[in-house]
Amino acid sequence: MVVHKTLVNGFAYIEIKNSVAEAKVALQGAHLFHYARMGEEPLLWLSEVSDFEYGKAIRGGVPVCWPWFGFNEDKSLPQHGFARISMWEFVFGDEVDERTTTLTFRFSNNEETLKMWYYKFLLELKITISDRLTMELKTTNLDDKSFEISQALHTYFAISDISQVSIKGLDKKPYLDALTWKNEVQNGDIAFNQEVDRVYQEVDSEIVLGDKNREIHIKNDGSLSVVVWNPWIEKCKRMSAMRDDAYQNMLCIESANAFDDARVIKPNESHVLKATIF
Ligand code: TA6
Repeated sequence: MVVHKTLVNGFAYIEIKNSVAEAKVALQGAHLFHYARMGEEPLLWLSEVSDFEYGKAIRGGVPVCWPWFGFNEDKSLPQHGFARISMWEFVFGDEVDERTTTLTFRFSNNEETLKMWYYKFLLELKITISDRLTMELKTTNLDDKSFEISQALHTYFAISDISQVSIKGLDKKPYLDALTWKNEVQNGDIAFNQEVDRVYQEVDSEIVLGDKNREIHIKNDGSLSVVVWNPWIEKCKRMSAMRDDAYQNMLCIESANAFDDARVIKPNESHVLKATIF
């Protein structure tokens, strides 16, 4: 079942239910903000105090950061790009079988985007809702010049307790520490007892988020970078649309093309960033 819904303020989203999973996706940003397998706790974290308002990114779920990840040199431009705060077109929903629903969203250049980023493009996001969650973000260059993008499927995972979780699969990987801007190398699994904001590079294997009663597997294609972020106590207090203690129950593991992994796309060529979560 694929149903169009709107909040009282007019904020539009799509709700999906099939025999194995359910999900909600906002038209702003093609932003998936709920995904759960039937009878299980949600996989994605969503802030209880998130804005659902045009022009502001939802805090939680999977923001699509595009066409740049992080800050732009021009500080008047939005952090993490404009895709997550722009309206996308819902192209179609396909109920492939009783267990599998695919949703396709599209976003292309317009007068507003050309003021911020002077290229013509087509961006498509295909989300597959089943017992696995799959997101395929395809960028096509419709311009006559090459362009460079950095991007992320900035996934917020719901966790039981930040001090109890671990991330496996990044041992020995180089990373840029975005708190110190130093290059480091990971030693062992990641555990959390302070703020972490890192861009791992050369990541070509599966990542496993280990929580008390479950493991979440993340497999990326078309991506060699993974961002790991938890704001911890002080930064969490300064973050918009987050409760002071929200850091305890969320952890971002982002499927990315960031920093050294930014991609140049030639005219008429495409690049697909794909994340499979199971
Ligand atoms: O991906 C990590 C990060 O870039 C952090 O530095 C962080 O503050 C964040 O994403 C959230 O950014 P936002 O623009 O959504 O507040």
